[in-house]
Amino acid sequence: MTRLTSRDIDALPSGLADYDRILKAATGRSLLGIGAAAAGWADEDAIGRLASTIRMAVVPIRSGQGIIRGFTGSVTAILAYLGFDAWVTRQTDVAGFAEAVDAGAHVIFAADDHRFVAVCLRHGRTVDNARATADGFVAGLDLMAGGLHGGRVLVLGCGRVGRWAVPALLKRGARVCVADRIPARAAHLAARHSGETIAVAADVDNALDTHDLIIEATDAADVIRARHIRAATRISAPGMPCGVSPNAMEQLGGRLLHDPLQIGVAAMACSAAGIVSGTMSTYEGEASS
Ligand code: PYL
Repeated sequence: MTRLTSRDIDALPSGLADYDRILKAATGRSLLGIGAAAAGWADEDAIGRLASTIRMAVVPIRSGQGIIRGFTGSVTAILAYLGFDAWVTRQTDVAGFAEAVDAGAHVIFAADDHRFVAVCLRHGRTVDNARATADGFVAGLDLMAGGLHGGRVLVLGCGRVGRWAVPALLKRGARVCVADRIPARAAHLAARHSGETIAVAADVDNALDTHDLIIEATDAADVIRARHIRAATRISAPGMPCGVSPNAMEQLGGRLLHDPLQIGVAAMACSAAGIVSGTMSTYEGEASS
């Protein structure tokens, strides 16, 4: 997992409205709509009505490599933009958790160097950022492509997000091919879904030449270049840094989804809201583990 830098997220809070317009143009849905689709909500409006009643505390964590300046502020800005009652705790770490519980939080968001989770306090369940990010970018690709059923989708990068993208794609009826710069990782991921037919790309370049729908989930830049882009190409790219080269981005125009936190946090929030509100009538998703 690539560790974000302040540079990745400095402009995030002030750019949320503009980014929402980009998402609507690319997918027909808002950031909340994509988060709702990722989390299995049948109806975005239902979650919109609930959001202001759900209290979400974001706790800065100093362990390991420590605080990323702007990280908890960006997470909180995304949650507040979606309509949730969100705030950053004054204290960090355990004291921050205690402060959040004492303030009546329903959900706590916190990240160390290994995990970024949303803890649903009264339900004893967590929502994991890697899985929610995969669900969010797969939902976005589904919307860009006008449906994935029967579609051939390439998952590039078999790390945590790529691994979660496979079940999310299969659930939508996609035909999945996996590729990784370490071939054994792709083969291992395919073997984990032995009941399904998952193709393993022998050659990344060839896989890019033969797939129009791509989940780019690598930690490398410039993996996808202009020569790989065709009129039918659509790319949903959770990988950090973005694996699509500037020239390829120019060719793609609005047929690319990429961000450092927004879609993943929106999917986490909508999944946590489904658990907290328990309104299964509008929330058919599964709680992420
Ligand atoms: C959750 C992000 C998405 C991509 N990489 C992940 C990352 O950078 N993880 C580290 C997050 C550390 C946050 C720090 C703080 O400010 O609370 N502990």
